[in-house]
Amino acid sequence: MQARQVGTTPFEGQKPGTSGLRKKVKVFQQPNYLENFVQAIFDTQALAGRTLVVGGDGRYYNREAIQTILRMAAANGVSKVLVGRGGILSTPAASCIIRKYKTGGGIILSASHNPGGPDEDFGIKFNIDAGGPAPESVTNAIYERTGTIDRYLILDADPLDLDALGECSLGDMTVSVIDPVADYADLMQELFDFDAIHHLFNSGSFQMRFDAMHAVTGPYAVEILENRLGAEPGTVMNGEPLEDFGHGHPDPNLVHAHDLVELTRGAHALDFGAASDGDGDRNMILGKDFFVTPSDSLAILAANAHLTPGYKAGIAGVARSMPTSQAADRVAEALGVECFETPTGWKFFGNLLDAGRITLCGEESFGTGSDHVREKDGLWAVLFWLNLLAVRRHSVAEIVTEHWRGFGRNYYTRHDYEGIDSKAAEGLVDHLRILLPDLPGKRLGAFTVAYADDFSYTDPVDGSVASNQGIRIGFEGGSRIVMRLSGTGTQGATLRVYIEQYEPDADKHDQPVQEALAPLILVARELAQIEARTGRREPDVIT
Ligand code: VG1
Ligand code: CO
Repeated sequence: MQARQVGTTPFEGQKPGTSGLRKKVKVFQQPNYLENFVQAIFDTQALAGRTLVVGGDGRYYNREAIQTILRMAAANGVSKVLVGRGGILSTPAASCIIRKYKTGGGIILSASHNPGGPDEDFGIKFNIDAGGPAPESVTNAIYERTGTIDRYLILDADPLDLDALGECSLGDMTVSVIDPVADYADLMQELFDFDAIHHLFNSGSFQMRFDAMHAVTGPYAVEILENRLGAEPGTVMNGEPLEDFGHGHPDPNLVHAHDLVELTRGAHALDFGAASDGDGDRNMILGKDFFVTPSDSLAILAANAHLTPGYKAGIAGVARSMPTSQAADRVAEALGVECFETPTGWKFFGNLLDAGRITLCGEESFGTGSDHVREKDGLWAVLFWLNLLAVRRHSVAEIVTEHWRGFGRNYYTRHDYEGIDSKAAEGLVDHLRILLPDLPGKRLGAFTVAYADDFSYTDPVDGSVASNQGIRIGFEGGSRIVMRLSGTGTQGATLRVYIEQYEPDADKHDQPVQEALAPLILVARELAQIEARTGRREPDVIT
């Protein structure tokens, strides 16, 4: 077996977005496309002589990509690779393994909640040795290298068998095929009260389903919920990971996890429903006829963290991404801990977690997590909720409405306009940027603008600055409109409009969300000229 140097030329646009490089499978299948990006990782990160973790969400092209990465890792002097059996590792499990075995980092193959298949999406990202997504300084360096790359290194070798546990060698490198679930399941068992949850499952008065959406969490959920916690077989639905997610859209929201949502409604409704996404880092939490907004979920977990074994000492602080509702801020204030507002994307939480400034963090996009790993973590959030349900013995709806009574309710919604023309989307944002300086003090409908800016973040730990992170329009009384363009799509542009309104009065906490927010939604549409600029009257997805 010999390492070969292969000449290549740069591809345009290998710039990682909110979470790694995401493109159509067909783009990744072009000769040298994947190789260039992977070599750019090896050329900029000191991985020679170190251990690397490799795995993905099992989507189409996962196995081929892993074989290529293994041969390139060997040629680039990596000493050992830990790869999940079958090429499977959920994103949070990869983070757990990177940390637990003190490795040099990991390469995760995933396009998360985007559909999979020959005509759908693929993605790749690099996680640093702390376990989290590479910060912008690193992704920028990788991107820069893809612009000048002229060769890559690869070993000539036959494909390895990734379906059997054990070690083998590839040139001078050791490949260790590991159980993708065990380390992660052990960590969950340390954090949560498995006895209490076991008891809840066997109380005879609790029914739940977890929808793995034919994505990566199936094996994790079966092991943890059914095997270790004694939930009845069949609790995990769609538990078999499929390369195309069963033609589904592995996005755990009210639209795409519709079957699960139906099971939580009506006369025989489940007590609890939960789902995760393609790579296992997102979560959706449902009660009987009840949907928990991810922003509320973060606030509620923060307020109740002391009830779980892993967080019984309390939390150091909390962080939320900028578009996430301010519900968590109120809890942080009540607890007397720090609260941070970061740009969208998990990479911005890493420094705060490493520095011990925060324990919990979350995003409105169904992402919640803590310092146990450096990624958001879907099953972790589900277990956290189960632990609370087991200890508090209230329903999901009771826990949430009680929280609102104590802290007030942040009515919240996100409207997505998907696949719009990229030029039109940029024009819309440019137009808003021009309006911003004149907005403060102005009345828009019944709302008076308190501040308006394009969000810029200075990392409190390393001082790095991220600018142009989204348009923020704040109103007197705490309501907000936020608008930004997605950084994870692979076709056209997606405009995300986030609307938030605070309601302290408990008598006004049971309005339908879209109704409560209708006046502010109208303000946002008119201000941004959404219909005129995009041709869309209504959003594609409302969450
Ligand atoms: C979206 C979400 C963001 C999340 C990102 C990655 O990004 O809004 O909150 O961190 O996806 O999540 P964007 O740029 O499309 O808004 V995942 O589960 O796709 O890795
Ligand atoms: Co994801």
